Amino acid sequence: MNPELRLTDLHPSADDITGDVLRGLASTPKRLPSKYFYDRRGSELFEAITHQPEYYPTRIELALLSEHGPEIAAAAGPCMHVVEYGSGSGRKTRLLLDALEDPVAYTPIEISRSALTASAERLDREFGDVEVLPVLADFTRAIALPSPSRPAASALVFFPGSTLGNFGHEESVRLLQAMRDTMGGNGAALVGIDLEKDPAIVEAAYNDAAGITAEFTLNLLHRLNRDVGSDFDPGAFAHRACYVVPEGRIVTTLESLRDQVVTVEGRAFGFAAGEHMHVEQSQKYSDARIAALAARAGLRVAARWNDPLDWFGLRLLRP
Ligand code: AVI
Repeated sequence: MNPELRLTDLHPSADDITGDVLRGLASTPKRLPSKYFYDRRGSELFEAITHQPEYYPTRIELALLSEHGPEIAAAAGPCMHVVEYGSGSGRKTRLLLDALEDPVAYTPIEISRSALTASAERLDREFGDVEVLPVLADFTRAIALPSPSRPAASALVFFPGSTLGNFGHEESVRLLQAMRDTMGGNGAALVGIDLEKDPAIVEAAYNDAAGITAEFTLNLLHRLNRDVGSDFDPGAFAHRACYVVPEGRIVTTLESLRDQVVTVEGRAFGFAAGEHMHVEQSQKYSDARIAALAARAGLRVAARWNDPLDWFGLRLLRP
């Protein structure tokens, strides 16, 4: 990392990860947190997913940011500290920073060290006037954010990609509340949301023909074997992603292909053939659902932008 960039390192320790994994494997049904998808390989695979023809969210959100940049900038206001939750490759950030009137500072919060370092260095080179203050952290935990050296009139939280949909209802409310605290009284949050649509389109996006999403899901097991010393056999599990109609969400599981036992820290967990372990959910939203969620966090939808097919949207939330 460029030594001029002040990195705040709050990365979860191996003990934090092990604790989460043991708790998840002890629950019924078994589950693993999707935030652990994003090691170096997982971030590369996610980036590859965003280029698959079936995975429409990134393509549409990039188009929305380019087409509506000036309106978004006008609605967000001047002179701000942009704080991005789960910044990933930073492709969308570039469009936002380009559009905003006078961004003072940019704080990407990201759990993947490789993705954070690469994007922070790139954006620092490209936006010389914007102070880049990267934070390596799990954004679902309380984080003390760095203060820019030049004062900013307000904060704009950027949460693209419909990453909000990867959290359950109560955790989404807590995240939006944390964003509300970050933005203060005169700030805002620009949130990307994947909208409800024909389930076949959504299922195709999470089961791409090239098999990149399957590789991404199974990489979680390789990652845990390396970082918490588990002995998952990735060849004995299969990626499954199905749209669950009443809830309006994609649920991704790893199906055990045989009876087997997995050991973590000396504890044994039995899997039956056909058993599904929950690894991710991706909620799809209606206008009513996002407005109700925002209201529970004390926020309202102040502006909205959708693509012409209403497949994906951006919402500006304010207190
Ligand atoms: C990061 N997140 C918003 C992606 C999604 O669409 O839920 C992660 C993903 N999982 C499989 N494909 C993409």
